[in-house]
Amino acid sequence: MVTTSTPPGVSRVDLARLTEHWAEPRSLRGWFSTVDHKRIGRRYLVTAGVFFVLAGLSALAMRTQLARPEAGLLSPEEYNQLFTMHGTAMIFLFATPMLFGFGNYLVPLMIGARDMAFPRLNAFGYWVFLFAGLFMWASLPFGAAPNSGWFAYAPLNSEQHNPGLHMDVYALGLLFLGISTTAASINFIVTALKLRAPGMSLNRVPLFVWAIVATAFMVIFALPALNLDNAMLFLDRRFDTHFFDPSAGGNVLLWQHLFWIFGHPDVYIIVMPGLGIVSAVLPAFTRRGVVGYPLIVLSIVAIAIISFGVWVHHMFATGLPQLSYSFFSAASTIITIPSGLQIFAWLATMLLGRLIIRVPLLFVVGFIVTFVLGGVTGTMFALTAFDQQVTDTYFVVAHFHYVLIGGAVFPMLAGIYYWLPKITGRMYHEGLGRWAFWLVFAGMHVTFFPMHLYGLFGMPRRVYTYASEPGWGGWNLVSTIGSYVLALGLLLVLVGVVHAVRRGRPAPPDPWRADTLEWATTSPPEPYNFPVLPRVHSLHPVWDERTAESTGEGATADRILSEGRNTLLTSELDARVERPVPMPESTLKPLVLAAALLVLFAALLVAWYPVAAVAAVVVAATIAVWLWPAGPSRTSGVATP
Ligand code: HEM
Ligand SMILES: [Cu+2]
Repeated sequence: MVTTSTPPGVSRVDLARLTEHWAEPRSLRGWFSTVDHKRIGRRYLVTAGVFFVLAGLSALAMRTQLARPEAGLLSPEEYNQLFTMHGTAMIFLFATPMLFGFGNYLVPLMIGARDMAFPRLNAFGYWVFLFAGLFMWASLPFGAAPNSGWFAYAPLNSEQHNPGLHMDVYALGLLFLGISTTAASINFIVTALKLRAPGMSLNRVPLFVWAIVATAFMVIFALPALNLDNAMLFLDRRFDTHFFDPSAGGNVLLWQHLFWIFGHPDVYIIVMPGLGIVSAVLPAFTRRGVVGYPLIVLSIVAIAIISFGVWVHHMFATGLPQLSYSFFSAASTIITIPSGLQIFAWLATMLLGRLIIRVPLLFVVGFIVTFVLGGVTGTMFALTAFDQQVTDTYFVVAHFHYVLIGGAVFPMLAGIYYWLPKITGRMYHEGLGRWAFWLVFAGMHVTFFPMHLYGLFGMPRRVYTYASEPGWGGWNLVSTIGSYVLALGLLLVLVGVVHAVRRGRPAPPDPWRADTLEWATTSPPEPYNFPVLPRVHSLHPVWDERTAESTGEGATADRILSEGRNTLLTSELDARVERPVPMPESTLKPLVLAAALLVLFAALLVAWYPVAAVAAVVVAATIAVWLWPAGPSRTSGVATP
């Protein structure tokens, strides 16, 4: 435990009360019933990390198979399942949940609140994520994993062309997981709008929080299209509907349209929090605020909107009307403007600031280099003629790994090193971190740069092997060697984290002299986050002496809130104090509800419909118990969920 010296203005009695109200049972039951956003955030990070390792091992297996022409390590069926699980897991079970894990841990701390708006819903979201992830991965050892690629085009996904459970796992798994992503998104939006510290008006909201909120809005608008697609797929496969079956009046392109109406914004759903991490890390290592705050906020909003207008660029090879190509080609080019604007703002920040070269900054530089290269090939695809040429070759695989690894993995690694002291209370080892950076950076480019080349030479994606005549073997071998270097680098990241937790120096509250509120409290923070809810006077509260003083001195009863488990509700635009609200105690209900849902989805999968019906009743009953008015106690959040 960290021993807090009483901050000025807070009496020992206040602190003792806060500790008592926010304490969580230190038992097994306590572990399963916690609603603390910091513990839930940590669990998201660890679980998504484990799914990343599984997806990464799948990639290593593929790269080993592809190292030489006509290799026999994997059968075509195994390869199909591996690349599908790799892509699906990287996108749905790693990138989004990992970045939401950072959001869960950090958003309440950054806005000076004591938890998320709906802590129990938050716990529920985590359990659903865990169960949906296990649901999907569990199919792999049975040889029943999804096998038609992460975008699972019709009619490859149909019962007729793809018998067995493979695509049922896909449809049900993603529907199940969608519950978690939706719950988390609603929670982020309400939290950021209603729980900001007094004085944190909209123009003082940290860029990372803006990025998370924009992401949450994109999820709310994009995910229904994917859910609809998967619901129709399941009906087609099990109950003889014909949504995607042209022979009975259905339409195969319907799948693609709905998929990409979700899928393109999803690229930004993945990258946006990464951009937010970069904006959070830079001020600490340049000793100045990010240049052009209002422009960056506008560009975040612009990206969130424009990303919904470009989905057809994934369908340039489908024979849609020419005019639609022109429109979507133009829209796809325009979206580079707000993205580029942020890059220039960061470069200007680095030029104008004083650079302090530490591991998080190295990963930010790695991000800029990699992401910009991915952006360049992206604008090449926006030209339909070029797209027709390279579509479904390894050039595409090279492009999106530059975007996704550049835009999500590098920022995430920057974030891990940056916030590790806050989360664990320990400093990481700088030398180990630098080795990890150089191995990851070199490994990434050695793996994926050659893919541009053999893609242009015509090697198709999603093939389990290739003949030796076209001469693709040499560059493929280079890619495979690169992927092992990359894996070694990622292993060193893990070693660094373990080393820090075991051996690291204890971290002070603000080791980087950073600017946002999470650094204004102890490392790691107490369960109640802040003894006194801060009062904010600028965009960089921790650099601002007036804020710094007001976290302690001038503490008023309405900002200590030591009578019960409370946080402060403020107005949406200018964060004026409205009233304290009670926050819920820990509870097992979220876990029970998520487990009942798991039984429901598993029963649907194996077609035990009576069991599914019973599970559905249990789900409904659990929800009813959860929502039953508990009388005027302190067990409600901001609202009831
Ligand atoms: C860690 C190192 C990684 C390696 C070595 C790697 C390797 C590969 C390879 C070889 C393929 C092509 C499979 C094929 O078309 O035959 C692939 C596909 C893919 N990868 Fe990765 N990858 C890595 C990381 C990532 C990350 C971090 C993401 C996303 C966040 C990602 C997302 C995807 C997706 C979406 C596909 C397409 C799957 C499909 O065609 O359905 N990968 N990867
Ligand atoms: Cu796109």
